Amino acid sequence: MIVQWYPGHMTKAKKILQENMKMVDIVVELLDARIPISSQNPMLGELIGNKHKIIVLNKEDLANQNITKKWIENFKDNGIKAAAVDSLSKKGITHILSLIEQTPITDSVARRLNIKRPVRAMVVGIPNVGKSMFINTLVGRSTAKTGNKPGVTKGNQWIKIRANIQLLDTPGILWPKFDDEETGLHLAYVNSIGPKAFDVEDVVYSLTKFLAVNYPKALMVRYNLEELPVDPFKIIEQIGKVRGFLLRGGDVDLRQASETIIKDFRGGRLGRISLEAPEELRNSGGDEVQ
Ligand SMILES: Nc1nc2c(ncn2[C@@H]2O[C@H](COP(=O)(O)OP(=O)(O)O)[C@@H](O)[C@H]2O)c(=O)[nH]1
Ligand SMILES: [Mg+2]
Repeated sequence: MIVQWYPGHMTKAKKILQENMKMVDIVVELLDARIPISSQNPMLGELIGNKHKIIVLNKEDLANQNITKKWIENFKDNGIKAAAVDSLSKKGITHILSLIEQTPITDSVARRLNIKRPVRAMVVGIPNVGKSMFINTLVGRSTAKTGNKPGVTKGNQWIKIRANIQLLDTPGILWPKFDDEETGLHLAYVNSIGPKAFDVEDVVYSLTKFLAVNYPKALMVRYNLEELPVDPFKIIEQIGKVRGFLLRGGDVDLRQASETIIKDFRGGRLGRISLEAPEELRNSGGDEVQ
């Protein structure tokens, strides 16, 4: 495996998540729009019980728009409410609020007695998917505990978002889950597993290979390449050369070139790139789907 990662404190995180989840009617599962499959944690299904769920594809500004649209349709076809959002520009936030607003409350006592209370919601997701940013955007100010340590919410934990929506101020942290190479790589590309878990040159080799097949124009435009070598290794070398990343002996500094490529990808400087598409789009090149 290129990416090696072992979840620490998994049991504790799970317990805390379970505790916090008891208090809400709806769970907002935040996924990365570029990797809607790999950014899921299947354990959520077990934990969620009778709570409602909505899937939010965050960082939609970094993903291929048509592919994101297909994903939303795909989730809806499977009976799952889903929407896309860009937490930085707030695009899509109002729609998500109205979806949350429509949620019936799950508390059986309140339902039986016909007690009207606001819908209670919480946000969950793997590291770096944008939980803190999303919560801040929903709330309209900086509030979410930005740390990545799971915590039980205590004290004044509810934030009023609308007259009839309350949000738990701490997001639920899910750990990234992967047992196959591709999922591990995708999580590494989007920075959801720490740099210690992989070697950047190995990971960028795979990323470049994917980009050369699916988004060749993006690579050529960004790095002023007139043509793309077939071998991903040669592409990386070429990019290093163009950028003047040379080692003392004159060889290309492949590490620096690799770091540049992954940073550019993460920062959206290669354009809108989706790494995972629903079945029906799997074989079409991303440049064409734009
Ligand atoms: N481009 C883009 N970046 C985002 C978006 N949401 C969050 N981010 C960035 O993603 C990184 C991780 O966000 P954060 O909220 O700390 O993630 P958390 O670990 O899930 O709480 C930060 O650098 C954010 O600025 C988004 O919708 N679009
Ligand atoms: Mg956070």
